[in-house]
Amino acid sequence: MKTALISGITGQDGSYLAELLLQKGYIVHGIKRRSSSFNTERVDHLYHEPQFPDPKFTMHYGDLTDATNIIRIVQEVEPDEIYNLGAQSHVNVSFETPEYTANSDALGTLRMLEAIRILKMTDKARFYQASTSEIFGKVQQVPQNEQTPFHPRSPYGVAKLYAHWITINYREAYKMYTCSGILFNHESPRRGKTFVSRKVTRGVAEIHLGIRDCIYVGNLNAERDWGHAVDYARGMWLMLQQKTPDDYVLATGKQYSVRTLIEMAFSVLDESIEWHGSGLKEVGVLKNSGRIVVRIDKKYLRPSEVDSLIGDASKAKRELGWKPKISFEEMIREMVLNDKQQLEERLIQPIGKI
Ligand code: NDP
Ligand code: GDR
Repeated sequence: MKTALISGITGQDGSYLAELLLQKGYIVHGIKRRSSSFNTERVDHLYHEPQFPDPKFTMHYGDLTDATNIIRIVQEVEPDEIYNLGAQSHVNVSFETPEYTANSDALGTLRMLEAIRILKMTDKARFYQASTSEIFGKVQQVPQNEQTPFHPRSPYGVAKLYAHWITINYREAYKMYTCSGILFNHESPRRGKTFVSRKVTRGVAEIHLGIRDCIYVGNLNAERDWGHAVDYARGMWLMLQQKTPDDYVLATGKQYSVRTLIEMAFSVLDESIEWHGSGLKEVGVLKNSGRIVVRIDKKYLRPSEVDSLIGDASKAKRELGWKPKISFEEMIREMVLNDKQQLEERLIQPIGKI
């Protein structure tokens, strides 16, 4: 029976990965941050009351900015596999919190790797690093693969590029089994509500139910390669099951704009929208009523933007046998319908419980 340690277990990917590993018979340990409000919503279904602990699923308080805490948790858990998913993961927020983002995303990765080394677990513990297509940033090559040069465009991207290289360096220097998964955007009904996909699917459901008039977004023309988080969690696990460690791109190879994402989300609820105006004055209008339901707010524009990303995952397909199973259309449909259902359940609750 293998033991896994997941940082970022309370996040979107951590929760799906924990489910996958439990299904595979792993003992799963996760690192959660202390928060003044509940932050375990995505994994609440997996764990028991502290009075009746589940030997297969344990959470530890911790933070990637705290080296002694990381070392102690790794020492206690003695993991066979470590998945380092914890991060300040919002690109736009990283412009406002660049130092914290570097501390958690770049140095946090170093702290994890050092914990393995200090505890003399380099032969035992396999390490997965959550790298990102944001390290390609301003792209010179289309589509992007493992050979594409890097040019990150945000403090987040720069911090993650350090984490990517330090993961490779520890593999080369200390012969550790470390992998960097360069994952393109992946979403799900568990996606944080400030990322554009969920913001849109939630907003569309709210507009449909009459709770909201309009959604405010930034760059409508940004293009991304969007997959489903469940497919990508499977890819992370596959990377740590190989004979030799390596780095892999996970992507769908298809690209859509934010504008198309919005159109598709409205169409799930049988609404179609058309666009009027241009620049900051551009608006999205419901065809059947003429109501403005999408506006631009410049606070969602980034000081330096990644305009377009599309990945080539042929290495992962060839060597890991990985390919995405859920299409963009299916995923947006699932997200919109899930948001609508959640909102309807809240609406029928008596006032006081909302
Ligand atoms: P989320 O933002 O949903 O989850 C991030 C997780 O990291 C949360 O559990 C969060 O805790 C935790 N965390 C944040 N800061 C710290 C810290 N200082 N110490 C410990 N834990 C911390 O991200 P995703 O699940 O979407 O992404 C997982 C990882 O994959 C991240 O590293 C992200 O950068 C990377 N990535 C994501 C992609 C995507 O499209 N989703 C694509 C490529 C890479 P809390 O719940 O308390 O906030
Ligand atoms: P991204 O995802 O920056 O790619 O990072 P996000 O959903 O935030 O943005 C995608 C694109 O949409 C544009 N955009 C908006 N973005 C947000 N958040 N809010 C808006 O209102 C909005 N309007 C337009 C953005 O400018 C951008 O071009 C995600 C995160 O999960 C990272 O952690 C991960 O590394 C990358 O994906 C791959």
